[in-house]
Amino acid sequence: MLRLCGFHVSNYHNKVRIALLEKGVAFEEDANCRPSQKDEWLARSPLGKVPILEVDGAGLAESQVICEYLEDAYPQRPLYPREPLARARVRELIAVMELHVELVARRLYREAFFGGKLSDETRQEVERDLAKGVRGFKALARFSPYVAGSDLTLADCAAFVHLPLVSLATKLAFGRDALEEIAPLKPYLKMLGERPAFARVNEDRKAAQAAMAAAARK
Ligand SMILES: N[C@@H](CCC(=O)N[C@@H](CS)C(=O)NCC(=O)O)C(=O)O
Repeated sequence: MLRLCGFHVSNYHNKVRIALLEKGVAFEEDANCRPSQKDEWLARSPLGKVPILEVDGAGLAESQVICEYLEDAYPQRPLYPREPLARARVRELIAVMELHVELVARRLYREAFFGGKLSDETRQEVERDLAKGVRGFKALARFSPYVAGSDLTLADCAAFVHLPLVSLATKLAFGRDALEEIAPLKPYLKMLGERPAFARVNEDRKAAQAAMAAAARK
């Protein structure tokens, strides 16, 4: 049995959840798990992050590793093309989005969402590195109509959860959406949001965010 553990505001949790729903794989979910450096959570998640996927009770970490496992173990409704180079292209897009766009923008989240303050040096570094990542993503993204081409892939699951967060964080931290120059992005994200799996995950994210904001006001 599979159990996805994390919470509905986490973009990485939501990437895996969309993949599971799109593939039609049965799973249970514990959406009350938060990142933590406490021994109890570290015993389940080696870096204390979310999500993890429990497979017959044993935890597997890292959303990309989890999704690759799901492809291997549940080949139905594949989220990768068959041809090796086309598969590599999907992975290339995911790596650029996650390592060179989301992970770079993540350094802004404390200031953008949690009232922290970044040094000028960090802001400059993020702006510079993000420009490189966005340029790379723009060069690779196809939007025809899916990000890697004619079929829905795991790169779409990643794009849907990461890119709106990057837009929001850069708008809040820099006063400018770092992805605004990618004209097809908004209609593409809207198209994905009309798919039932994506819509469900998005609705649950909004509800969880509203609940977190209400709890913070108390
Ligand atoms: N590379 C990891 C990233 C997961 C990640 O950063 N999750 C965030 C929540 S969205 C987290 O656990 N943050 C807490 C931390 O980094 O300690 C993955 O793909 O699963």
